[in-house]
Amino acid sequence: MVKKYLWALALSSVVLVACGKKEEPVAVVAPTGAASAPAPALKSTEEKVLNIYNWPDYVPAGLIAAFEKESGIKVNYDTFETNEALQAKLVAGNTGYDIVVPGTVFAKTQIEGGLLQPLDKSRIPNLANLDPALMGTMVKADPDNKHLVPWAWGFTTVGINRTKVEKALAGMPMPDNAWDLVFDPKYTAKLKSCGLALLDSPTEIIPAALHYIGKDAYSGDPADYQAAGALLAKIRKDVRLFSATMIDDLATGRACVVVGWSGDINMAATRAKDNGSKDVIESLLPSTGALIFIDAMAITKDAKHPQNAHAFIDFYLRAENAALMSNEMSYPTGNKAAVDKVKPEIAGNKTIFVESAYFAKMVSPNSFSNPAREAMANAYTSFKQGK
Ligand code: SPD
Repeated sequence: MVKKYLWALALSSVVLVACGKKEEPVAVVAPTGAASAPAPALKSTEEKVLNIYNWPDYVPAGLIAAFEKESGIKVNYDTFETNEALQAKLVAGNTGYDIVVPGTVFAKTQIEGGLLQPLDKSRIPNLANLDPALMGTMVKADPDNKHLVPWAWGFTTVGINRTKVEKALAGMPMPDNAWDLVFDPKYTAKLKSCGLALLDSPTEIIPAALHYIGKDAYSGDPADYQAAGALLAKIRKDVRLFSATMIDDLATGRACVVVGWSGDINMAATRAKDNGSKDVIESLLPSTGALIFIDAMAITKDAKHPQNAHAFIDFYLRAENAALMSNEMSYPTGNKAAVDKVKPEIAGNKTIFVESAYFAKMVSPNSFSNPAREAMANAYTSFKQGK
């Protein structure tokens, strides 16, 4: 039990140290017994509809139906594949969505731009279930925890089909640093035969490349983005896929090595087994650290059903529902009350709930300045176009 909480505490201290100043975690402190009975939420007086926009493969089977049954609220659930896609929708306005789930890396500017509304915490008693350490890290994006409620967190890393990768490397030893597999042409030249896939998003790939060359993954210096672009140019010819379907790409063998998200890579491993494959698919822990992300629920500024949105957020924050997310989607929950309900094989998987020693090496989420975003978009476009 102590061990399971260590990761959250480690996350908190890593981020606060990285900020260069000591901040007290804000937020919600779980009162004794907060985990047990679902707290009563205020009744909604709105039409019984709720529109949610979330990442694919992120919601446990049956969770939406259970909410609909209990609340009588009909949920329309759509998905987006990148933070950029969600950002574009929010900026265009009139999304029609009540709840969206941005990464905190994007949420900071969305909050500053007035695209998300403050929560009415009196409607979310189960906020008390959240891990204060995690909430403390989120104040960088959302001062005073006014707008964001964690859905899950995880990390961007290297995933492999070990069976295929070892075959393609043909006796060449695996590198100490797993990032070499995707950023060092010595490896990519061999792995292109079984398929190198990258997430199709500048803000996923460029920070990882920056980290690999020893720069700040959230650098504000445009010259760093040129350096990342120069690195990426060297592996461009070896990239098979810019992927929006990473779980299937890995599970079905379209790719043998990927830059992807920890939980999705673990889901690919399960899917491959379920499909009868004997190949070993693994989420790796690069020696220089992987890149942490936190995805958070927020209510759009022009939400038509804010009360229903609060009711859903409160429902999701029940310990048993948050635990279902970890158990089925292989991402750690930010819900402290849920930790004891996570299955031992998930809680004990060190590529889901990483150990504190590895935690200390990971890159904490931050946000990008506007010049950085522009430099990143340019570097990524040139990379993709092979220019
Ligand atoms: N299948 C769910 C994937 C969620 C990924 N969110 C990642 C954001 C990383 N910046």
